[in-house]
Amino acid sequence: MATDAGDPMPRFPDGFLWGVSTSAHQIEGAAEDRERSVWDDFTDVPGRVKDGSTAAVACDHVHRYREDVALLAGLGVNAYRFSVSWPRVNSPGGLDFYDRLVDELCAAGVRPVPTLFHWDLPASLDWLRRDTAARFAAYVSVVAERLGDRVGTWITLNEPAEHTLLGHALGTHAPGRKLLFDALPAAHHQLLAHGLAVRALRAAGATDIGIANSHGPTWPASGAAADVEAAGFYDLLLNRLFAEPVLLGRYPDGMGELMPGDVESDLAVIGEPLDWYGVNYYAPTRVGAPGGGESEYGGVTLPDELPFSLREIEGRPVTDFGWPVVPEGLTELLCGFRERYGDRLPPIVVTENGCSYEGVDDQDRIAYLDAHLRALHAASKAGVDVRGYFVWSLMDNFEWAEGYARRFGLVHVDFTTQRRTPKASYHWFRDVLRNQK
Ligand code: GBH
Repeated sequence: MATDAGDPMPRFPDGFLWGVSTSAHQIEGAAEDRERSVWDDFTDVPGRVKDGSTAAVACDHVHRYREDVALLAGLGVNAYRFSVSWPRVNSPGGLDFYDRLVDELCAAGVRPVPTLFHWDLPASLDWLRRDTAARFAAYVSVVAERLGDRVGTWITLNEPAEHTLLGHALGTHAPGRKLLFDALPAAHHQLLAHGLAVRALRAAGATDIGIANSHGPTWPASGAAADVEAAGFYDLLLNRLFAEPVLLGRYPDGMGELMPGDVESDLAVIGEPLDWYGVNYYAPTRVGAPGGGESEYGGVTLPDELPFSLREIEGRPVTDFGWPVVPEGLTELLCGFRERYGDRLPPIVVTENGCSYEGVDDQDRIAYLDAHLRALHAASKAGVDVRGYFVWSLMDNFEWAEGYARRFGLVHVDFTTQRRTPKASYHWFRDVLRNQK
């Protein structure tokens, strides 16, 4: 039987990774000390970011990382997922910052879990070009050489699905392209970059490698064949297109033909076995046949020519972002993966889960996280090998096209004074972690 809020939190397996996540562009600031990224170009265009803000300063983390690591230590996490900024590494002395950060984390007893790409591509590069994948692998080797003596656990990419969809198909994120299905090469080149990075990391001695893919159950709007078919297509595009090349070394039927280059030989690279599989989970999606009213994704109205439309999930509370709160979607997703991929599914780490709410007394966030942890535990009890859970995010930060308007942090940030204030959820999560010991 599932446990309810108020019951003690069930115990997770020994050695479980308990962490929080951030990404470089969203927190670091110190933009003057690095090359420009596609996000700098994007935010310079008026109207692209809702509140007109940029990430030039963000949480000023580059200058305040000691204070931020102290917050991690106070929270009691045993792992911290951050990302390495490729544009910073490209600049003289750029790796020094990560060197200091990793030392600080190790001294605090927190395992560093770097993601090597979280959407901030150097502005001179382009995922539509195949050679970006090889350049990524070269950059990864440089980072692994420098940090590999202290970093054991690595993440190649964050959410290539979202980066393709929002950045290249719909244009609401950098680099702002609206190519619809012509964005697919950007997906293939990121997946190739992932596979080449796995090889580069292994060559540098790494033994604990994963990816952070975004996933969610797709629910048909009704039992009608047209809705079921549309939902199946959406599932193919957002879930299977990114899971299957990585887990099975092949594209779902019909998709490989849409990809550029020698796809078969690329798939041998993309399918390099992983030590674990990272899942970012926020909410399921309700999908129907095209023409079911206005459909929105990430705040944009979807073009009519798509073979599906997105509908509301009714009867659920929503976060400040308008995303429905559906904890059991996480159990359904992970159990579904286990069923679909069987022994080809490596151990699972939830690399992001969280919600945007205002305020420091954030009882809604506590309820969200509490319910999702119980849903994760239910998946584990049902036989999914779950090894870790990371809250998105340690602190409020630059929420991409939303600017600073959406707050996902366990720690509140005042963006005028840079003052950090732990929220009620920070204290709640700290107590959850204490009770797991
Ligand atoms: C992640 O992306 C990113 O990795 C991270 O950088 C970001 O800050 C964080 O999430 C919060 O946004 O409209 O109900 O169908 C998450 C990508 C895309 C997840 C849109 C949820 C739609 C929910 N998301 N999605 S809904």
